[in-house]
Amino acid sequence: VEKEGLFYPPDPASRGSCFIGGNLAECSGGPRAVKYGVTKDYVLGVEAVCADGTVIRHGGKLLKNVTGYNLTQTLIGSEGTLAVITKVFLKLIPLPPYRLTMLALFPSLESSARAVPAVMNSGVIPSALEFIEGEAIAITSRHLGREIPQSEAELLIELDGDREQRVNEGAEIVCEQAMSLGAEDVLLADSAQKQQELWDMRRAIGEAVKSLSIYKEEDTVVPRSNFVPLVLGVKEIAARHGVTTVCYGHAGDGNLHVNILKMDLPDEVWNRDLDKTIEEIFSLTISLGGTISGEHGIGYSQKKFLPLAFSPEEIELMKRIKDAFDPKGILNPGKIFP
Ligand code: LAC
Ligand code: ZN
Repeated sequence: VEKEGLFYPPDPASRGSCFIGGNLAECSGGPRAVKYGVTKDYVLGVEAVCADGTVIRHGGKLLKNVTGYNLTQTLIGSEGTLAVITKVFLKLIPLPPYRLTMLALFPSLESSARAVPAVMNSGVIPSALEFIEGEAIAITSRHLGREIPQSEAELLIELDGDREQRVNEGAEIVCEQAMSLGAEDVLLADSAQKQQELWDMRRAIGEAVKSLSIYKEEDTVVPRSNFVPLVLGVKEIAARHGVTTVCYGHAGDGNLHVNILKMDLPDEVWNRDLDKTIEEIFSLTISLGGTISGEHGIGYSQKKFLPLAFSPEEIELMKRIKDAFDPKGILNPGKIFP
């Protein structure tokens, strides 16, 4: 990180400090979570300042700790509503030296989605397994002014590890799985530059899709064995409501980002039907054993949907936790709870 010039602050006396508060508050996920887990899986302890100024410490350089309630994990992902995290103890792991990135092209949404559980059950754990529907690829290709291989749906698959041979063997297994499930082709990024290009494309999708239209982004997540019915169900709901959706996401985690685009729908239709469409998508997600946000959080924009995910008793219990930390409601007021 230091080498790439991302180190902050530059003052050597403060070495060891960097911006990570947002990741902690949101329990950020991202593409590597499929193998490495999300932010919370690396947080061993915190120091935090409560709303009344009290400084609390919990956990530390401890790999085991069941003393009392887990205040550390209560704060991680709490969207800044409980306390301000001022110090964190992180578990670090070595960066694997070998990495291989592939782009598998599929003739349909369904065949690509079916390949997701198949790859995950093949005995190889990819370090990324990203789903991108063809429309998202086409939009991103135009947005970047770069040619990207097109198909109806694609999986960006990455493997990493300590031994090159093992990584290559894993890639063969994944390739065979993808081809046996109908992939038209699996393209291998065989240089660091080509790998970078694939990831640059992946990172640009959100911005590219959102530059097209007024939009609302949803962050659905289901057990990955239910990724197929999630993808197909979202498309069915969107078609029934006559809205455009462009989907992509962390398929290996069962985490699908659904961008609902207004395009040229009249304002009154958009305003009338949007919430109903979202509610149907979320109800589907929940019926598949999932929930309404995998990594983006609730904030203001999703709070009206919270009752779809929790019973009134569960919401009440969460509010009592909020009150215990922040009785005056001064930390990120108005977030999460409807
Ligand atoms: C992504 C952000 C939207 O996956 O979570 O690109
Ligand atoms: Zn994401």
